[in-house]
This record gives sequence, structure tokens and C-alpha cells, in this order.
Amino acid sequence: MRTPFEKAGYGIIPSFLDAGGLRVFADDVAQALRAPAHAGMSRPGNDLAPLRWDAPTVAHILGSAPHLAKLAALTGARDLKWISGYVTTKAPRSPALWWHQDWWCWDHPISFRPAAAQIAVLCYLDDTDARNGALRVLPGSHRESAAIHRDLPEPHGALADALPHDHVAMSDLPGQATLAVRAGDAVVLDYRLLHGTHPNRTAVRRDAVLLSFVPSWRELPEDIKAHLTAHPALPGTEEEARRADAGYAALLPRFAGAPRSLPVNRVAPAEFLVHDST
Ligand SMILES: O=C(O)CCC(=O)C(=O)O
Repeated sequence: MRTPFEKAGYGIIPSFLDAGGLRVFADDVAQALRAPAHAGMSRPGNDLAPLRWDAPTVAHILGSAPHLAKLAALTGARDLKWISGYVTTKAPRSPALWWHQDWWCWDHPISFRPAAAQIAVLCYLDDTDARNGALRVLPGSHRESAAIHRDLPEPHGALADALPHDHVAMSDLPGQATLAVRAGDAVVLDYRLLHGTHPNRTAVRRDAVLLSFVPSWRELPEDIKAHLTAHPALPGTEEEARRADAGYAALLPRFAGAPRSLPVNRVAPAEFLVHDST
């Protein structure tokens, strides 16, 4: 029996952050946005700023058993590990973010297994709906291709940056769900799920933090572990002592072999179907 998260590819955790948590996140977002912008992390409709393993937001979630339990309950995680984090904002009066998915290794057989290899947890700092940049998602598109798959550009390429506003990747789709949330709610996505955002039609910036996790690290193939373990958000060897002191070291992945990059392919096949038995 598939769980609702496995079937739809997403779920919402209401009130994931309480008032104290929201303050930690708001301070961290302000700090990240004061730093010089990172090249290549802004695109029309979305600006990203990276967060590392020792950022207060990351420490807040990884040091909290109730937060981790909620994530595990929704996703069925058996060996949750944190991989990366980003502040993700939508500027006032900014366009839709085009339909895309975040999975980066479509040439690997793990892409076609039922379980999510990686998940995104989007924590919202503002009440968010279709007027100020809420997510729109295509339920089930992590497991079966949809007609739009064949029309989508490489998610981080120059073609995507230059999409005309009337391109199908910028528009509402039949069957989509708009995920309206309250400040403090979290949306959890299978990395393969097609998603984008509505435009932000308001005069106020919309703020969120995206944390990525592997739900079941020990079950990942070695080559995927070798690639993820080299993520710059994770502690390097020179940070070993601070990592050990962090109190949440068990939530940061460990890999016995040498880090090794895999070829990145962010383009899902035009047609695919994930079978329950794979
Ligand atoms: O900020 C958002 O609402 C969406 C960001 C997003 O889709 C992404 O970073 O992949």
C-alpha cells in the first residue's frame, strides 16, 4: 500500500515552525540576504542564497526530535540525513517560476524506484497563496511522465531563464494543486515532483527556506552517496571537530569511501513510469 506522500509526491506539515522557530528562520534569512549574492543562484521568479550545516535554521531543525519525527512520519524515512539548504525568495511583483523538478541524476536507475531518493522541505515564513508565489505541483508526476515533461527546458539552463511568459512551463496546468500555506507550515516534495510557483503579484517579498534531505541514507547506492557527500553545504574535513560538537552530527551523512561526482542530468525522460515492484 502506497502512503499519500508516495502516491502524490508531496505533503504539507502544518505549523512545522512555532513562533520561536519562525524567529530563528527570519533572523537567518535576513543574515543570508545581507551576504553578497552568489553567482548563478538567481533566476526570474526566484532568488536563492545557500545555507550551510551550521546555519541556525539547520541547527534548529536537526537538533529537534519532534521536527525530525514529523518528517519521518510523512515520508517513511528510515535513516534521515540532511544534505543542503537555501533561502528561497520571490521578489515583489516577480513572475511565475517555471515548472521543473529538482532531481539531478535521471541517468541513474534509482530515479525509477518508488521511494524518494531525496526530498525538499520548504518552510514558509509568510502566509502564502496564489497571489504571492505559492507552489503549484503536479501530483503523481514523480512517478509517471506528464505531457508537459517533453516541453520543459533544463531547469537551471539559459533556455529556462529566457522562457516567454506565455510558455506552457509558466502557466497553470490541468490537474495541478496550489499549495496555500500559513507562515510556519512546511511543504515536503519528492525531488522528482514537477513544481513551480505562481507569480508574486504583491508588493511584498515572499520568503521561505528549502532544506533538502535523504530519507533513507543507508539504502542509497554507493555512487549516489559518494556524490552527495561532497555537497559544499556539508562539513568539510577541516570542520570535523565542530561537527562532532554540534549535537546533531548523526543527521549529517557519513561516507566511508572517497567523494566522487556523478554526471548530472536534470532532465527527466519525456516518458517514464515507476513500477511499485522496482
Ligand atoms: O521558492 C519557491 O517557492 C520554490 C523554489 C523551488 O522550486 C526550487 O528551488 O526548486
